[in-house]
Amino acid sequence: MEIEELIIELFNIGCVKFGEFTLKSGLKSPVYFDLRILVSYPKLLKLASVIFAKKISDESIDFDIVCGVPYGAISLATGLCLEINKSMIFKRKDAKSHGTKNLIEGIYKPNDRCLIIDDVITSGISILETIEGLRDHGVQVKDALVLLDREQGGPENVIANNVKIHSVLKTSDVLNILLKRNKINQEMYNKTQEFLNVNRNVSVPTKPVKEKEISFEERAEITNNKMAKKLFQIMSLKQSNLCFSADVESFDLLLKLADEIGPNICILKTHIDILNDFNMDKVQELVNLSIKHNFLIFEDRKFADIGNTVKSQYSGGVYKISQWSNFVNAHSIAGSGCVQGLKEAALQYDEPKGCLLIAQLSCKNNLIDKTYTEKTVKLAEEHSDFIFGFICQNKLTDNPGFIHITPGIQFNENNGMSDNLGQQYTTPEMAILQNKCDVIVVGRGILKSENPAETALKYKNTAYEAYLKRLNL
Ligand code: S5P
Repeated sequence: MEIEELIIELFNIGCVKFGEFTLKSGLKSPVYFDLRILVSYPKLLKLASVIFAKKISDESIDFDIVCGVPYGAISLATGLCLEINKSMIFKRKDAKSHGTKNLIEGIYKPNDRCLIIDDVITSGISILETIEGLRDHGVQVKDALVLLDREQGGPENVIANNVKIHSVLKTSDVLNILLKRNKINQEMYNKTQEFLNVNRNVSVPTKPVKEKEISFEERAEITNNKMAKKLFQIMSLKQSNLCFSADVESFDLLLKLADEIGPNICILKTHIDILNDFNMDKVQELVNLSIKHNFLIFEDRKFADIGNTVKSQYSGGVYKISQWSNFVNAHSIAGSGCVQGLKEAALQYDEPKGCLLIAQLSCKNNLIDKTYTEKTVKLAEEHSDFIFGFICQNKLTDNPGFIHITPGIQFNENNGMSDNLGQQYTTPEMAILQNKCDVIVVGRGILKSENPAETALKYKNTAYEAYLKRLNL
């Protein structure tokens, strides 16, 4: 009944017009919907908001914020937000040339799930432009809610970009009610229906908007995690997404390699417990090199115990890992207590510390399955102030703040090969382009080469070029 009332009222105030109109797509149409007039009819706006709110609840649409598509849907989105007590943003048609130069107005967080509101969908082009703008800023879009679907292919064009259109009205609903209530005659009804039948598929006149890749630089801007921010900044500044796995037994050799390879890496990964000659003075030399060459130290400790134990393992013992490493990693098997324990130990430092969760392993026949990986991502999301990424084999989440770091990398000659203890290798290009990871971890591919520094540079260039290719640059 509310829907029927809405249609009649829209007709009465002149939102539904019959005649000959040229649409944005160039198509000539016998019917035109001008819902911008709604802004002058508060009672009707209220009715539309109530109907929108009901639709959201009936179809269980889940979101954090609302975005209105200017101009027609700004009043509708505002009305809805007042009704459901959610906050709203909108995307300007052009960025301002003065002041803040914001393209998106309003408050949002990266990775917020946004519901787009529009008045009318025809081809879907306006919604697609909005999706592109929001995704560029790290906002997630999965649903859009429109008052009227003209039934001309819009939802199909938009779903191709992974966004579902929910509509309150369709043109045929409007025609049926207007005919039933004698607002239009049979001839008008037939003419419009015929137009609809032959124009069900208005193509989108621009390139489709895939979920756009965001650069390391942009990701540094939008993440709230200080460790991730620092790493993205280094990666962008040094144009390196190479982590060198310095798996050697002599500390002097490690320091020599760190000095030679340091300029080309964003991370140096240690297994501190395989060194034969560990001592804290040498650790300080490594820290000095990390400052000199601007890389981060990642101790690959793979914590996996109860919170209280990992807290001591991280900060105490011989190695005092928390003192000198920028970040560590942990298995997710022990759950949130383990993460919490590490986080508590990290809190005593002023500078940022962080942790990666091991969501997948590179070795053959490991016991991690899909559910374990998914649960690991969830655990990371719950602790995203400390967990800033994953050790994994492929991209696991669209959250641009999380960094995906992939070990098991060597150049082509070993691609698909394994060492005799189960390690499996893929190439830098596969890891970055196909599996969409951010950082490659290379150990023996560099260590066993004739000239480690030269080889590291090759890995660096290959991995960064693959990343630029992913960005379409
Ligand atoms: O799944 C994994 C996780 C890690 S952290 N597979 C791995 O190989 N690693 C580590 O990456 C491993 O402990 C080693 O230090 C490095 C890979 O070394 P490489 O010589 O095989 O490149």
